[in-house]
Amino acid sequence: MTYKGILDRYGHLLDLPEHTKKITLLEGNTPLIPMPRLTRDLGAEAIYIKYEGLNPTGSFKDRGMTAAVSEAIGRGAETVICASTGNTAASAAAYAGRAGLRAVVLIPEGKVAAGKLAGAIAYGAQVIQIEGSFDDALTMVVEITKTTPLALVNSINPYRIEGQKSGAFEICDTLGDAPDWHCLPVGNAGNITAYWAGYKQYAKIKGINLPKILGVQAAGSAPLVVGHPVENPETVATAIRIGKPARGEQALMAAEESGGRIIAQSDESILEAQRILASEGVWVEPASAAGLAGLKAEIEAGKFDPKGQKIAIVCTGHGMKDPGIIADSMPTPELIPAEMGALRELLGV
Ligand code: AN7
Repeated sequence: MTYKGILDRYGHLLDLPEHTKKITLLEGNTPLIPMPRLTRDLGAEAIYIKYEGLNPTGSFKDRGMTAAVSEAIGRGAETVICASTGNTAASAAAYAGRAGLRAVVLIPEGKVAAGKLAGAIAYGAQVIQIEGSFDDALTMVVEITKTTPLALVNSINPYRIEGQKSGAFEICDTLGDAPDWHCLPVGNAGNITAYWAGYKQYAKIKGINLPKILGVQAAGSAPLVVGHPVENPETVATAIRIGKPARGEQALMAAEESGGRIIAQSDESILEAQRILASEGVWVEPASAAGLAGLKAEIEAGKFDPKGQKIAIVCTGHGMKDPGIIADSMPTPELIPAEMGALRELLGV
């Protein structure tokens, strides 16, 4: 059967209004990649990467955006607006373009990775930089959508969460059950909320088990770990540079209800996890490596016994979103004359 996107495949399980008019770029259906070397090195039963970088705009945001834009156009909206650390902006721009709607995106000045900004511009959004953080931008778009017909497509929008539940459905459909643990990065906390809702829904209708959730924030932007909003969040993982998560309470509840937890990881730990994943063939953007960074740290600290555990790690965005980080943190390629002698000498052959 031809794949037609997540509203076609899982729409009957999503709480979307009657007026929803399907806009899709065939998002979802991403691979759950087994990681044999990582599994062996960490001593687990099986570790899988849910590789969300393979969505149409290169991140998991497309799952929620197909739902949010489909609802917005169905009710007659003409413009969608969002605040974004980058991936939501690119996704909103693409789906709005697809639907023939105008997209406006507010981003924190200078803090959005090149691949995301380029995407948002390429898809035709009106991109506005603000002299402030993501949190400031979110406050502004929430405010403006209260009094204007602009449609808000941040994950405060409940249809974003409905669409993103499909990630949990896919993992369960692939494994035939939920994993024992589910690890993922946490920024504005929409995705952790959506996964937990999706798992709970599947547990009810399919009788599967529930996973424990390990949410991971960046140490410089970890409001859910320190227990209060962070005024000036900082991290190399710019996607999750968020100091006041809109769904923070729900994230904490998801972790607690599941028997899991939310922890923080340093930028060094996140970049190391990015290198480990890439070395086994899965290149993700820094924020996307936070799930593995957290899992690895918990195992090494003796707080997590991986023995016999099936673990799914969501890698939320593609490595190509943030090429700058590789240029900054890895050696530049060697330069030699275009001569065979120089090549032989360098390779030692
Ligand atoms: C790669 O694009 O908030 O906890 O504005 O891009 O659901 O916010 C991005 C978030 C993880 C965190 N990984 O997800 C935005 C934005 C990547 C991301 C997250 C984001 P949430």
